[in-house]
Amino acid sequence: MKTEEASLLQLYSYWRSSAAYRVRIALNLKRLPFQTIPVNLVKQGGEQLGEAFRAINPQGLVPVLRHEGLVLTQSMAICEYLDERFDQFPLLPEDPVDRARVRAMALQVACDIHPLNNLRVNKYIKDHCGENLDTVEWMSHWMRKGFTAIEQQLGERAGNRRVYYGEDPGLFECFLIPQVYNAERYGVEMSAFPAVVQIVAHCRTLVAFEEAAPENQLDAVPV
Ligand SMILES: N[C@@H](CCC(=O)N[C@@H](CS)C(=O)NCC(=O)O)C(=O)O
Repeated sequence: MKTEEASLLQLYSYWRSSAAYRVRIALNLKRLPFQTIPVNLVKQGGEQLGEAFRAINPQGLVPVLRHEGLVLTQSMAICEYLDERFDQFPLLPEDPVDRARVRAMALQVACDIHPLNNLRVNKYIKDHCGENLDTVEWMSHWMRKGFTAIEQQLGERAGNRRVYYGEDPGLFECFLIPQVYNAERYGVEMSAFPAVVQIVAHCRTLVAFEEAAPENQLDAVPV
């Protein structure tokens, strides 16, 4: 493999995948150029479930990062890998306590909100709970619950910061902004979460977030 090929960062992504969106933001914040390999999660039942993609990620989920012959899965693990492997523009603070706090905020999105909104979970409940379950209300319920707790924690910070920690967006914002994109997509009323809205408004003025946005991806479909 040529050197430039070996060091190339390749991201298996779907434009509307909020987990892939997190990694796109992290790559942009760290000013790391990357190549996008689109995986269509909806076409013909989903490319992620086909043999070819499952050979790359047996979980059948995006994102996947390829780098130097490695195949990495799970958005949190990928973001932390990028942060540890490339020094520039750190996503996490240096202090272990601060690092734990930022991770805890990001994990609230990754573990306690997003999995309950995911395509395969919603497909399962649609297939098994039939007409009785309103899947949009199901997703919205978990988003509202998660944002309520996040809002409270943001309110407990000292000062009126533009981001959760420090001056610049980091790991938490990589996770928060895609989740808010999902919330808006499903009509969750965000005005109940002013501190979240303030951080999102600031991040959306930044090129790293703009370029990572779903509508700006090469596989985006006009809606
Ligand atoms: N915990 C995983 C979640 C990945 C995930 O759920 N990806 C979704 C898109 S946001 C997916 O590929 N869904 C395909 C499916 O549900 O079939 C991560 O953070 O990377």
